[in-house]
Amino acid sequence: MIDLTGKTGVVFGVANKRSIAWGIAQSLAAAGMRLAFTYQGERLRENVAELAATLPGSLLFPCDVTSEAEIAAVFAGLERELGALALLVHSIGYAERADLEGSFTATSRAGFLTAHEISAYSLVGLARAAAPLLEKSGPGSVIAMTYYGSEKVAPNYNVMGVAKASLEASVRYLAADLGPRGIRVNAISAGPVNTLAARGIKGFTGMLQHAAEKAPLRRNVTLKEIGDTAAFLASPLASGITGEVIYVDCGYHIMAV
Ligand code: NAD
Ligand code: 0WE
Repeated sequence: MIDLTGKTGVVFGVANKRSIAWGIAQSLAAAGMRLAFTYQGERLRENVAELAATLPGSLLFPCDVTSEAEIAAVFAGLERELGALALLVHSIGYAERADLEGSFTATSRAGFLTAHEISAYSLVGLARAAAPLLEKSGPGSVIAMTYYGSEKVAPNYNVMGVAKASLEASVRYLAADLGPRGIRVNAISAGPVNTLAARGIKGFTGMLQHAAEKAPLRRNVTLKEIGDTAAFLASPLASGITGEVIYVDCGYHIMAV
Protein backbone atom coordinates (compact mmCIF):
# COMPACT_ATOMS: atom_id res chain seq x y z
CA MET A 1 0.00 0.00 0.00
CA ILE A 2 2.79 2.43 0.88
CA ASP A 3 4.84 3.06 -2.25
CA LEU A 4 8.40 4.34 -1.82
CA THR A 5 9.73 3.14 -5.20
CA GLY A 6 12.24 5.50 -6.79
CA LYS A 7 13.12 6.91 -3.36
CA THR A 8 16.36 6.38 -1.46
CA GLY A 9 17.16 6.25 2.23
CA VAL A 10 20.15 5.85 4.54
CA VAL A 11 19.86 3.75 7.69
CA PHE A 12 22.23 4.28 10.66
CA GLY A 13 22.23 1.64 13.43
CA VAL A 14 22.08 -1.86 12.00
CA ALA A 15 24.21 -4.19 14.14
CA ASN A 16 22.45 -7.50 13.38
CA LYS A 17 19.16 -8.92 12.20
CA ARG A 18 17.48 -8.13 15.53
CA SER A 19 18.31 -4.42 15.28
CA ILE A 20 15.34 -2.05 15.13
CA ALA A 21 17.17 -0.41 12.21
CA TRP A 22 17.03 -3.72 10.33
CA GLY A 23 13.30 -4.05 11.03
CA ILE A 24 12.84 -0.56 9.62
CA ALA A 25 14.99 -1.40 6.59
CA GLN A 26 12.80 -4.44 5.84
CA SER A 27 9.62 -2.35 5.80
CA LEU A 28 11.24 0.40 3.70
CA ALA A 29 12.63 -2.11 1.21
CA ALA A 30 9.26 -3.88 1.01
CA ALA A 31 7.76 -0.50 0.04
CA GLY A 32 10.37 -0.23 -2.74
CA MET A 33 12.90 2.17 -1.22
CA ARG A 34 16.56 1.76 -2.20
CA LEU A 35 18.75 1.81 0.92
CA ALA A 36 22.24 2.65 2.08
CA PHE A 37 23.51 1.33 5.42
CA THR A 38 26.24 2.45 7.74
CA TYR A 39 28.07 0.27 10.25
CA GLN A 40 30.00 1.27 13.35
CA GLY A 41 33.55 0.02 12.82
CA GLU A 42 35.14 -3.06 11.30
CA ARG A 43 33.73 -5.32 14.04
CA LEU A 44 30.25 -4.97 12.49
CA ARG A 45 31.15 -4.70 8.80
CA GLU A 46 30.63 -8.36 7.85
CA ASN A 47 27.34 -8.68 9.71
CA VAL A 48 25.87 -5.58 8.11
CA ALA A 49 27.31 -6.36 4.66
CA GLU A 50 25.65 -9.78 4.76
CA LEU A 51 22.27 -8.28 5.67
CA ALA A 52 22.59 -5.43 3.15
CA ALA A 53 23.41 -7.96 0.41
CA THR A 54 19.89 -9.40 0.77
CA LEU A 55 18.48 -6.06 -0.50
CA PRO A 56 19.29 -5.43 -4.17
CA GLY A 57 21.11 -2.18 -4.99
CA SER A 58 21.95 -1.39 -1.39
CA LEU A 59 25.07 0.57 -0.44
CA LEU A 60 27.37 0.30 2.57
CA PHE A 61 29.53 2.88 4.38
CA PRO A 62 31.49 2.80 7.64
CA CYS A 63 30.40 5.43 10.16
CA ASP A 64 31.17 5.92 13.80
CA VAL A 65 29.09 9.01 14.65
CA THR A 66 31.81 10.34 16.95
CA SER A 67 33.90 10.97 13.79
CA GLU A 68 33.14 14.11 11.77
CA ALA A 69 35.37 12.75 9.00
CA GLU A 70 33.39 9.52 8.71
CA ILE A 71 30.08 11.42 8.68
CA ALA A 72 31.38 13.69 5.90
CA ALA A 73 32.59 10.65 3.92
CA VAL A 74 29.17 8.96 4.15
CA PHE A 75 27.31 11.95 2.74
CA ALA A 76 29.96 12.55 0.06
CA GLY A 77 29.47 8.90 -0.94
CA LEU A 78 25.68 9.22 -0.91
CA GLU A 79 25.82 12.37 -3.05
CA ARG A 80 28.10 10.61 -5.53
CA GLU A 81 26.13 7.34 -5.67
CA LEU A 82 22.53 8.49 -5.21
CA GLY A 83 22.49 12.26 -5.82
CA ALA A 84 19.49 12.77 -3.53
CA LEU A 85 18.05 11.26 -0.36
CA ALA A 86 14.41 10.95 0.72
CA LEU A 87 15.03 9.55 4.22
CA LEU A 88 17.55 9.44 7.05
CA VAL A 89 16.96 6.83 9.78
CA HIS A 90 18.82 7.37 13.09
CA SER A 91 18.67 4.21 15.22
CA ILE A 92 21.72 4.73 17.43
CA GLY A 93 22.10 4.87 21.18
CA TYR A 94 24.94 4.26 23.59
CA ALA A 95 25.83 4.82 27.20
CA GLU A 96 28.55 3.19 29.24
CA ARG A 97 27.24 0.04 30.86
CA ALA A 98 28.16 1.34 34.33
CA ASP A 99 25.76 4.24 33.73
CA LEU A 100 22.82 1.89 33.03
CA GLU A 101 22.62 0.54 36.55
CA GLY A 102 22.64 1.82 40.10
CA SER A 103 22.16 5.42 41.07
CA PHE A 104 21.63 8.12 38.38
CA THR A 105 23.23 10.57 40.79
CA ALA A 106 26.51 8.70 40.32
CA THR A 107 26.66 9.48 36.56
CA SER A 108 30.13 10.80 35.72
CA ARG A 109 30.75 13.86 33.55
CA ALA A 110 32.42 11.63 30.94
CA GLY A 111 29.56 9.10 30.97
CA PHE A 112 26.97 11.85 30.65
CA LEU A 113 28.82 13.41 27.72
CA THR A 114 29.32 10.07 25.92
CA ALA A 115 25.63 9.18 26.16
CA HIS A 116 24.59 12.60 24.90
CA GLU A 117 27.20 12.76 22.12
CA ILE A 118 26.31 9.38 20.62
CA SER A 119 22.58 9.19 21.39
CA ALA A 120 21.46 12.80 20.89
CA TYR A 121 24.05 15.11 19.30
CA SER A 122 24.63 12.64 16.48
CA LEU A 123 21.09 13.29 15.20
CA VAL A 124 21.91 16.99 14.85
CA GLY A 125 25.20 16.29 13.04
CA LEU A 126 23.65 13.73 10.70
CA ALA A 127 20.59 15.90 9.94
CA ARG A 128 22.85 18.84 9.09
CA ALA A 129 25.00 16.73 6.76
CA ALA A 130 21.92 15.14 5.14
CA ALA A 131 19.87 18.32 4.70
CA PRO A 132 21.19 19.30 1.23
CA LEU A 133 20.48 15.78 -0.11
CA LEU A 134 17.07 15.60 1.62
CA GLU A 135 16.16 18.96 0.13
CA LYS A 136 17.16 17.83 -3.36
CA SER A 137 14.96 14.73 -3.27
CA GLY A 138 11.81 16.80 -2.79
CA PRO A 139 9.97 16.21 0.47
CA GLY A 140 12.64 14.40 2.51
CA SER A 141 12.38 13.28 6.11
CA VAL A 142 14.33 12.16 9.18
CA ILE A 143 13.29 9.49 11.71
CA ALA A 144 14.94 8.88 15.11
CA MET A 145 14.32 6.11 17.66
CA THR A 146 13.44 6.94 21.24
CA TYR A 147 12.05 5.36 24.43
CA TYR A 148 9.51 6.34 27.13
CA GLY A 149 12.35 6.58 29.69
CA SER A 150 12.82 10.12 28.27
CA GLU A 151 9.53 11.19 29.88
CA LYS A 152 9.13 9.01 32.96
CA VAL A 153 11.77 7.43 35.15
CA ALA A 154 12.58 3.86 34.07
CA PRO A 155 14.77 2.10 36.66
CA ASN A 156 18.38 1.78 35.41
CA TYR A 157 17.74 3.60 32.10
CA ASN A 158 19.32 6.57 33.89
CA VAL A 159 21.54 8.73 31.67
CA MET A 160 19.96 7.23 28.52
CA GLY A 161 16.61 8.67 29.63
CA VAL A 162 18.17 12.11 29.88
CA ALA A 163 19.86 11.67 26.48
CA LYS A 164 16.53 10.57 24.93
CA ALA A 165 14.86 13.70 26.33
CA SER A 166 17.56 15.68 24.52
CA LEU A 167 17.04 13.63 21.36
CA GLU A 168 13.27 14.30 21.39
CA ALA A 169 13.80 18.04 21.95
CA SER A 170 16.36 17.96 19.11
CA VAL A 171 13.67 16.40 16.88
CA ARG A 172 11.42 19.41 17.56
CA TYR A 173 14.15 22.01 17.01
CA LEU A 174 15.36 20.29 13.84
CA ALA A 175 11.77 20.06 12.58
CA ALA A 176 11.33 23.82 13.12
CA ASP A 177 14.66 24.60 11.39
CA LEU A 178 14.33 22.24 8.43
CA GLY A 179 10.56 22.51 7.88
CA PRO A 180 10.86 25.58 5.64
CA ARG A 181 13.13 23.48 3.39
CA GLY A 182 10.44 20.79 3.12
CA ILE A 183 12.20 18.36 5.48
CA ARG A 184 10.14 16.62 8.20
CA VAL A 185 11.75 15.28 11.40
CA ASN A 186 10.00 12.77 13.69
CA ALA A 187 10.74 10.15 16.34
CA ILE A 188 9.29 6.72 17.01
CA SER A 189 9.06 5.82 20.69
CA ALA A 190 9.18 2.03 20.71
CA GLY A 191 8.23 -0.29 23.53
CA PRO A 192 11.00 -2.64 24.71
CA VAL A 193 12.43 -5.00 22.07
CA ASN A 194 14.94 -7.78 22.65
CA THR A 195 17.90 -6.41 20.65
CA LEU A 196 21.67 -6.43 21.15
CA ALA A 197 21.38 -3.10 23.02
CA ALA A 198 18.80 -4.61 25.37
CA ARG A 199 20.58 -7.91 25.94
CA GLY A 200 22.59 -8.05 29.11
CA ILE A 201 20.55 -5.23 30.67
CA LYS A 202 19.77 -6.56 34.14
CA GLY A 203 16.10 -7.49 34.43
CA PHE A 204 15.31 -6.84 30.75
CA THR A 205 13.24 -10.00 30.39
CA GLY A 206 11.15 -8.88 33.37
CA MET A 207 10.70 -5.48 31.71
CA LEU A 208 9.46 -7.09 28.49
CA GLN A 209 7.01 -9.16 30.51
CA HIS A 210 5.77 -6.18 32.53
CA ALA A 211 5.27 -4.14 29.32
CA ALA A 212 3.26 -6.95 27.73
CA GLU A 213 1.03 -7.36 30.82
CA LYS A 214 0.28 -3.66 31.25
CA ALA A 215 -0.10 -2.68 27.56
CA PRO A 216 -3.69 -2.44 26.26
CA LEU A 217 -2.79 -4.90 23.49
CA ARG A 218 -1.32 -7.31 26.13
CA ARG A 219 1.84 -8.07 24.17
CA ASN A 220 5.19 -6.60 23.14
CA VAL A 221 5.66 -4.60 19.98
CA THR A 222 7.21 -6.32 16.92
CA LEU A 223 10.07 -5.13 14.70
CA LYS A 224 7.62 -5.15 11.79
CA GLU A 225 5.24 -2.78 13.59
CA ILE A 226 8.09 -0.35 14.24
CA GLY A 227 9.31 -0.71 10.64
CA ASP A 228 5.85 -0.17 9.17
CA THR A 229 5.47 3.03 11.24
CA ALA A 230 8.77 4.24 9.80
CA ALA A 231 7.52 3.46 6.26
CA PHE A 232 4.35 5.47 7.01
CA LEU A 233 6.36 8.41 8.38
CA ALA A 234 8.60 8.33 5.29
CA SER A 235 5.61 8.27 2.94
CA PRO A 236 3.37 11.06 1.58
CA LEU A 237 0.66 9.71 3.93
CA ALA A 238 2.55 11.50 6.74
CA SER A 239 3.24 14.73 4.78
CA GLY A 240 1.60 16.85 7.51
CA ILE A 241 3.48 15.30 10.46
CA THR A 242 6.70 16.84 11.75
CA GLY A 243 8.38 17.37 15.14
CA GLU A 244 6.26 14.51 16.51
CA VAL A 245 7.03 11.55 18.76
CA ILE A 246 4.85 8.60 17.71
CA TYR A 247 4.45 5.81 20.26
CA VAL A 248 4.65 2.26 18.90
CA ASP A 249 4.34 0.46 22.22
CA CYS A 250 1.03 -1.45 22.08
CA GLY A 251 -0.46 1.45 24.09
CA TYR A 252 1.74 1.00 27.19
CA HIS A 253 2.33 4.72 27.77
CA ILE A 254 -1.39 5.64 27.99
CA MET A 255 -1.83 3.61 31.18
CA ALA A 256 -1.47 5.31 34.58
CA VAL A 257 -1.40 2.05 36.50
P1 NAD B 1 21.09 -2.29 18.43
O1 NAD B 1 22.20 -2.64 19.34
O2 NAD B 1 20.70 -3.28 17.42
O3 NAD B 1 21.36 -0.89 17.73
C1 NAD B 1 22.11 0.14 18.33
C2 NAD B 1 23.03 0.65 17.25
O4 NAD B 1 23.76 1.79 17.70
C3 NAD B 1 24.08 -0.40 16.83
O5 NAD B 1 23.95 -0.67 15.46
C4 NAD B 1 25.39 0.28 17.13
O6 NAD B 1 26.40 -0.04 16.21
C5 NAD B 1 24.98 1.73 17.03
N1 NAD B 1 25.98 2.64 17.63
C6 NAD B 1 26.33 2.73 18.94
N2 NAD B 1 27.34 3.62 19.08
C7 NAD B 1 27.60 4.11 17.82
C8 NAD B 1 28.54 5.03 17.29
N3 NAD B 1 29.44 5.66 18.08
N4 NAD B 1 28.51 5.28 15.96
C9 NAD B 1 27.64 4.66 15.15
N5 NAD B 1 26.73 3.77 15.59
C10 NAD B 1 26.73 3.50 16.91
O7 NAD B 1 19.86 -1.94 19.40
P2 NAD B 1 18.40 -1.33 19.10
O8 NAD B 1 17.59 -1.71 20.28
O9 NAD B 1 17.98 -1.68 17.75
O10 NAD B 1 18.66 0.24 19.20
C11 NAD B 1 18.35 1.13 18.14
C12 NAD B 1 17.70 2.40 18.66
O11 NAD B 1 16.42 2.07 19.19
C13 NAD B 1 18.45 3.10 19.79
O12 NAD B 1 18.33 4.50 19.61
C14 NAD B 1 17.68 2.67 21.01
O13 NAD B 1 17.82 3.59 22.05
C15 NAD B 1 16.27 2.67 20.44
N6 NAD B 1 15.26 1.95 21.20
C16 NAD B 1 15.46 0.64 21.57
C17 NAD B 1 14.47 -0.04 22.28
C18 NAD B 1 14.68 -1.45 22.73
O14 NAD B 1 13.98 -1.88 23.66
N7 NAD B 1 15.55 -2.22 22.13
C19 NAD B 1 13.28 0.63 22.59
C20 NAD B 1 13.09 1.95 22.18
C21 NAD B 1 14.09 2.59 21.49
O1 0WE C 1 17.78 2.59 24.43
C1 0WE C 1 17.83 1.44 24.83
C2 0WE C 1 19.15 0.73 25.02
C3 0WE C 1 20.29 1.68 24.95
C4 0WE C 1 21.64 1.17 25.35
C5 0WE C 1 21.95 -0.15 25.67
C6 0WE C 1 23.25 -0.49 26.04
C7 0WE C 1 23.64 -1.88 26.45
C8 0WE C 1 25.10 -2.14 26.20
C9 0WE C 1 22.62 2.11 25.42
N1 0WE C 1 23.88 1.80 25.76
C10 0WE C 1 24.21 0.53 26.06
N2 0WE C 1 25.51 0.27 26.42
C11 0WE C 1 25.98 -0.99 26.56
O2 0WE C 1 27.16 -1.18 26.93
N3 0WE C 1 16.65 0.81 25.13
C12 0WE C 1 15.40 1.55 25.05
C13 0WE C 1 16.58 -0.58 25.63
C14 0WE C 1 16.64 -0.51 27.13
O3 0WE C 1 17.81 -0.39 27.76
C15 0WE C 1 17.54 -0.29 29.12
C16 0WE C 1 16.16 -0.36 29.32
C17 0WE C 1 15.56 -0.49 28.04
C18 0WE C 1 14.11 -0.58 27.73
C19 0WE C 1 18.41 -0.13 30.18
C20 0WE C 1 17.89 -0.06 31.47
C21 0WE C 1 16.52 -0.12 31.68
C22 0WE C 1 15.63 -0.27 30.60
